[in-house]
Amino acid sequence: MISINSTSIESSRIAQPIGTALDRFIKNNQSQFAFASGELSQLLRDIALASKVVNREVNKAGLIDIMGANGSTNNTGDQQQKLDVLANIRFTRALAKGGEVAALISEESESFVDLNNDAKYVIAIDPLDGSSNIDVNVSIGTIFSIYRRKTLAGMPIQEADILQKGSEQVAAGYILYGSSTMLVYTTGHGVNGFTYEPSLGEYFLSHPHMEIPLNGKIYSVNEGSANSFDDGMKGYLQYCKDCSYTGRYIGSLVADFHRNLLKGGIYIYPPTAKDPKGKLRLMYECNALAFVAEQAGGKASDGMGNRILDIQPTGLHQRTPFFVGSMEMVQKAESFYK
Ligand code: FBP
Repeated sequence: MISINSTSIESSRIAQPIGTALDRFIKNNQSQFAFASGELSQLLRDIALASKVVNREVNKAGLIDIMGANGSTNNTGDQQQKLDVLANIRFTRALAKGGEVAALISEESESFVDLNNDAKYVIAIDPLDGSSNIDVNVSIGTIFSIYRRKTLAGMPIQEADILQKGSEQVAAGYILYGSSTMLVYTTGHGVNGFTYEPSLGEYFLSHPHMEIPLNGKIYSVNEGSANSFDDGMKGYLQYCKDCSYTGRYIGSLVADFHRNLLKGGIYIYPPTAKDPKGKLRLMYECNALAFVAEQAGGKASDGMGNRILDIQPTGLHQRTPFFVGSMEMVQKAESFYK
């Protein structure tokens, strides 16, 4: 009879601790939240649940009929992909069922969705970011921003509840559906990353206390639009080349942002002839990543010295130029606009 010595098993690879599950982490850190009464924790869990369903569909996209265009356009005139619409349904349904969200702002919905309940939170979400990469199996993502409503729970939703500055976010983050699926978020107390373990159906803490390097050598911008860049952007682009920086542009904001968060770098979507105000939407693309970047020690602005989180929104789908990443790289890029 083979005797198994528990200590050797304990220290062996097969018994390696799997890490802190997202649920446990949220519970352990709940006291950090302002008004900590479990609702925000549940809301984060609802987002995680919806992302697992979307992840399952993204992973088998080639096998089921969810590739390609949906034959509809969203309110900003973008061709909607089937997965855009499906992801929007999945997140809206999970958040409505979860009951912690009073109103939902989505890239795929013209106006905000009033969930007619006495919940305390408002969420802005890009259910599927990187639509142009869906059909070609390149990393895509989901971006979310969470605010506390301004008016009393149960009252009709007011503009003040919806058009809040990014600096009012109580939590924000993204899900990256890539070679592995990750959820990265902040509640204003640093940034933590969790990797999805499909066989257990759970996220585990894999990147605690994420910090972006102060400087880097990677720039992410669609140079295909360079002819219509303004002089500031042309100047900074030339500077990056003179410094022999590496150009990396996946075309999925979440994936480009995540790489730069880990390695140091800058992502820029500047004003172009096609998008004179930039392409990206303030409420459900830029605010969340600006909050994560700042919490990780980075910077986010419109290039002209305006902090993204201080921009007062005037419309649900307003666009802004977006400069985000390593502190010193964003400062350098801004210097070309002075
Ligand atoms: P979607 O949310 O509609 O996908 O738009 C945003 C986005 O796809 C970003 O993920 C990406 O960085 C950018 O637009 C790519 O735009 P372009 O193709 O003009 O460079």
